[in-house]
Amino acid sequence: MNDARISAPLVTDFDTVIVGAGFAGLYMLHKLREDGFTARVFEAGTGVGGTWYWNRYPGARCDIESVDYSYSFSPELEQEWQWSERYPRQPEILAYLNHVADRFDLRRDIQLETRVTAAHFDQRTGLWRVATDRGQHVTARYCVMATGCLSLPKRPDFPGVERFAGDWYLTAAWPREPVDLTGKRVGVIGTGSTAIQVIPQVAREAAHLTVFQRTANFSVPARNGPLPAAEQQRIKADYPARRGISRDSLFGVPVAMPAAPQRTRDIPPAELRQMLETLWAQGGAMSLLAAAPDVIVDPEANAIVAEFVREKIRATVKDPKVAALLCPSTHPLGTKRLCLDTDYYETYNRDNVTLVDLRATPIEQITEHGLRTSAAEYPLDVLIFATGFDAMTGALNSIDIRGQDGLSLKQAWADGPQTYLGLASAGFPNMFLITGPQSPSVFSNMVVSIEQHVAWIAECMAYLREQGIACIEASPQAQAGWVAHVAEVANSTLMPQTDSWYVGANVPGKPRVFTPYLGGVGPYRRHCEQVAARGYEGFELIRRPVAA
Ligand code: N01
Repeated sequence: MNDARISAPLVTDFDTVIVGAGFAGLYMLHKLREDGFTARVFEAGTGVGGTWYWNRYPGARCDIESVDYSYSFSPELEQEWQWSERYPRQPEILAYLNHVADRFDLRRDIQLETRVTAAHFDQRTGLWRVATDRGQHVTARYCVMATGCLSLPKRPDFPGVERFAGDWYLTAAWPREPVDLTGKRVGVIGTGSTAIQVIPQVAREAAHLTVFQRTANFSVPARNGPLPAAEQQRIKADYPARRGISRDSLFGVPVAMPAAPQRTRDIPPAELRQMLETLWAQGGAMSLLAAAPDVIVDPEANAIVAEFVREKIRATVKDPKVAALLCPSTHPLGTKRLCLDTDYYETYNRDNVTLVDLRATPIEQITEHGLRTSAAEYPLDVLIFATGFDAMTGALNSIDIRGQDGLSLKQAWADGPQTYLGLASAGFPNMFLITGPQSPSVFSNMVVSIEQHVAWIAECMAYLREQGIACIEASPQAQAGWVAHVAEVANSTLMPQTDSWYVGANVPGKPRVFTPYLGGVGPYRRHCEQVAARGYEGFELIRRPVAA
């Protein structure tokens, strides 16, 4: 970084601009204000909530337990908020985030209905100039991208979609007004985590539901239900310990990392069967993965657990042909997001549900009155696209971000994301990413990872202020080392082989790079702490000139 070109600090509009008002943006704002920084949050939605603002499709629910998918930064908040169910529904999470915005008086620094269109680093002043779709231009010393990992939905690009005479919906941009599906013939395209939540709900309402499946997915029952007050009280009485286990764990959930993990294939078959049956009866995708973490590394372990799940599918779905179609066969378990469901497989026992295999009979086009595959035309009144996201990099790349020498982030990441710790990118000084690519992010409980990043970024900014440092930037060498490490860890698993959004395979033309860091939430946290303790090792720090 050329420090000669950074002049004395100008007056900025804000110390920090934060993009996005979801879990990450809200806590970042609160933390920075607490630490004496000014900040402005820009949020495209008409309300706060991020992913939980947009994804209000029927059945939307978190697949992490409510008591764990919540902030830990305020013991008072933690104790006062009452969750009603084991896995929280979207409206409850959105209500929680609105409560947080009010409780910590965050709204006065949040500008809604405003999309950040550009963020340019001005080398002369060392400031970010941020532009919005409302024609505003503001300056800030820091720019924090709290843009979310799954916030840019793929637009439906099926031939003929514009001719469809019925209503169509994107799950990730579901209307705020209720959608009445009663008596309708509904089609759902997709069978990922979202569709697996939508399908049972829609089947109960619609006259007929046709599910268009390209890839069968593994799903584990949620065993959701009310969270009894006494149970919640018991958890809350011991909250610090539970949170501590999550922070030190593999996935950010309260399952301790075993000191010497037992290989699944070494567990005597009867004992393993018992363990899997217990986990199945308890429900929870993360607990299954945490109990047998070698499933994503060892093909033999994977085959055992995958076959166990297939057995459960066959035992649930009455029609053997439908069951066979629903049994995943294209990828090892867990290498696409392991889904969590309520009555997903049971739904296919209903008379008003049809499963269409798009591998055997691909979609040819959407017609005026339905959808045509290579084998048949399906008349439909409503089409629901649960077709996923341009994940991890989509939201960032949709902003015109330019760093040193006008370098665009899109250009810098043309062959895949380049970050140091998933927190910063070389060439983009004073820009921080919350749960960015190459951090545990989507392979963890997002709230735990968000809190870790927010705390690290805030501590870093306080350090820079204290030390009179104008700019911090990831060094290209440290970044290259981190990118290589992330790839090395990923390549030691079965994950990169599968076509999934983790590798960008769902977006044509996207470079195939495995993006989340698989080293585990606990080890990753310790590594970030060490980097900070060593004076931000791997970052270049540029002192502020003493006088202009
Ligand atoms: O998206 P997906 P999602 N023709 O990409 C199919 C998180 N999440 O929204 O697999 C036909 O997983 C596609 O088929 P295929 C969670 O991290 C969390 O469901 O590409 N089909 C697939 O079946 C999750 O992983 C919660 O062959 C097409 C589906 O659409 C992430 O969000 C809840 C197609 C897309 O599945 C994304 O999940 C929900 C085409 N042209 C989601 N294009 C929680 O509970 C795509 N598909 C927190």
